[in-house]
Amino acid sequence: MRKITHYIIAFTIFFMFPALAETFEVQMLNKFEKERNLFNPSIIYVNSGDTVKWIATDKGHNVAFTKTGVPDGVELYKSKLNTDAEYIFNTPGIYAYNCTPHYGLGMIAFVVVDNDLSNYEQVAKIKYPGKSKKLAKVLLEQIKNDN
Ligand SMILES: [Cu+2]
Repeated sequence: MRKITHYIIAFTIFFMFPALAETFEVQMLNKFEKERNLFNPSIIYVNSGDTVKWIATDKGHNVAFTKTGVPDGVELYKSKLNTDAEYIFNTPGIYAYNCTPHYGLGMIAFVVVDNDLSNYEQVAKIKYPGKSKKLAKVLLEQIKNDN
């Protein structure tokens, strides 16, 4: 009887704390090596339930999910300028996001949840402005090659 009780307690604890959920950090930066206005890293792979925390290492940046750049049914998240932000990714797929003031200057990045590339074509079809266009191509190619 005691063994069964222990089993039930262990089982309950396991499901009370989704200890496998991880937090990933992305820096929002004015400059890194030769790049200006960037998210570092620019691609991260997470599992559903994981959190991404964006650190406002430099000021003047934010996080804005790109229209049509997220899985179906996901609302567009947008953070305030100059502040750390965090978001829990619960829906599998690719998430394209940008920094509102620097979108045309190439400040874009991607989160891939559960290695699900089912919305890849939709994300590739976005009209990325200015310098984001070239970077989007490079990053999306990398996502394809990584999976
Ligand atoms: Cu920015």
